[in-house]
This record gives sequence, structure tokens and C-alpha cells, in this order.
Amino acid sequence: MSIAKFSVNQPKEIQQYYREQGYVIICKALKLDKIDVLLDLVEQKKRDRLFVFNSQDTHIPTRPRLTEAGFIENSMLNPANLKFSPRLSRAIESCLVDPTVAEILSVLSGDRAHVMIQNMLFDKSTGTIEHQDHYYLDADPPGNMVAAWYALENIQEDAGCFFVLPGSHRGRVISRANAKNFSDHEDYRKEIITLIHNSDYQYKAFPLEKGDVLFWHPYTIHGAYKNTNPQHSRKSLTAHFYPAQYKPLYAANAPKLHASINPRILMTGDAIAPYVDSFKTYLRFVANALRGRGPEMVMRRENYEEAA
Ligand SMILES: O=C(O)CCC(=O)C(=O)O
Ligand SMILES: [Fe+2]
Repeated sequence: MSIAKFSVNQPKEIQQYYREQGYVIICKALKLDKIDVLLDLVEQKKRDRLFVFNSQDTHIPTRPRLTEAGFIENSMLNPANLKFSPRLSRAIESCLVDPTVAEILSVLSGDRAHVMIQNMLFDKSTGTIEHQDHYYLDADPPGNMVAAWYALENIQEDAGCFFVLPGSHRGRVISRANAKNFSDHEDYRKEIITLIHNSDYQYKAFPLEKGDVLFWHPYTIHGAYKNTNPQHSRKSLTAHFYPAQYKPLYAANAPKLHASINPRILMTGDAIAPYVDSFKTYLRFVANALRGRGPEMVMRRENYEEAA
């Protein structure tokens, strides 16, 4: 199946495709050498005994556990905040807030500046359940967040590709029952599967090339397949942005912000927030180890039998 890709100098085509399909891919948006800097630093961290990160797929602080092929098992939540690993967090930030990414966000939202709410790093696919990001996070007014998926290597078909269900952003949107928590996550997960079964949405997988960036709408159903070839990593970043004129959904007030290395992209929290976050991650890691506490809200599809 062919994959439509656009270049940054096609704003009209990009807007139209995104409006119709709920996603759009920008070809070679990131320069390869800055990706290589990031990947080298990730390789170093795999052997660092003091390295602890927040796992995105299980929502607990964890140390890198490597697969037999040497890939980090868990995805990282907010790796750009890992201030105890300054070179790594800076290399990640440099890719996340790349000027081309900032430009495409503006093409899609019409706003000049954006706030990055969250970011993630994957060494391998964790196999992500089908979902609309809106349930977890969005802009206020909703539907205005834009998410981005960055291919950090040529992604193989059997590596557990990211997928979207094109056009699903124009269908039913499922919100969480309680603004304050995710207590209905299990109902939500099942409702999404039912929604897919009752619609004629198709799955479209993206074996993208290194440097490509895919942008998608907060109502677009997406996820990732499980890896079926342990020799293939799926090195990728994701980030979620909202236009700076808005605030995050469910937030009583606009949050404090600090500048990233790109003035067009702001990050949530004040300038010391990432340091506090890093410190808390270590504390929670130690506390969980002492209490023997496990994951709370699991995004891995292997934990749910009936996920496709
Ligand atoms: O890359 C993945 O496996 C899923 C990423 C995702 O769902 C997101 O960033 O919103
Ligand atoms: Fe998502």
C-alpha cells in the first residue's frame, strides 16, 4: 500500500490531507545527523546502571530492561525531562522541537507558537492499544491538539508499526467520564474496539523512513502493532502539542510554561519542573521497589486478549 508524503513547502496540500484523513506525513522532516546524536546517547544509557526513566507503557519509573537483541523493553514518558541525563534530554528536545516540526504545527493549527504537553521515546514497539488521544489529553477547546510521531530509523513492516485509522477523527469521539482520573480506562478501551467493529474504518500501518514525521488529530484512532521480529527495533519519538493561544483540556487555568530551545515551542511547567520531575522519578522508583508496587494503567496490547 502506498504512503502519501508531503514536503514542508506544500502547506495547502498538507492542510487538506490532514483535514480529510486525520493525519499527514512530512517526508524527511528531521536531519539524519541530529537523529544519530540522539541514538548514540540512548545506546550509552542502556549500559548506565543509574539510569531511571518513567515508563510510558506501564506508567511506573523503571530501569532499562533489554531484549535479547539489546532493545529497551519499555517506552519512555517525557524523556526530554530527564535532566539527570542532560546530553540525552537535550538531544531529544532538539529533535522534538525541530524548526520543521514547529512550522508544520503552524500550518495545521494556524497558530505561530505551540506548547508541548508530553513526549515519548520508543526503542522497540510496545504494541500500543487502539485509542484516540483525546481521552488522555487534548487542547481546550478540544480537537485542537496536534500529535507527532518521529521515525528515528527506517521502520520495518514487522517491527510493530505505528498505525492510524484514516478518517476516524470525523466519527464518534469518546471522552473520559471523570476529568480528574482515568478510572474508566478499561471501559474506554472496550468502547474503542466496539466503535472500530461498528464502523468501516481501515487500519493503515506506517513503515516510515528515518527522519519522516507523521502528524495526527486528537480524535484519530491510532496505536501500534506488536513486534513480530525481535531483531527489529522501532526507534521513534512522539510528542503532543497544543496551540499556545489555548490551554490543556480539563486544566482549571493555563499552566506555567518555559521556553524550549526553539522559541516557537514552549514546554509545560516552570524551568525547574523537569528537574523536580527527574528527582521524583528516582524517589518513586525507590519507593515502588521497597513496596513491590506494579503497573497501574497499561497501554501494551499484549495485556488485553481481544485487542486486534
Ligand atoms: O508509538 C506508539 O506505539 C504509540 C504512540 C501514541 O499513541 C502517542 O504518542 O499518542
Ligand atoms: Fe496516542
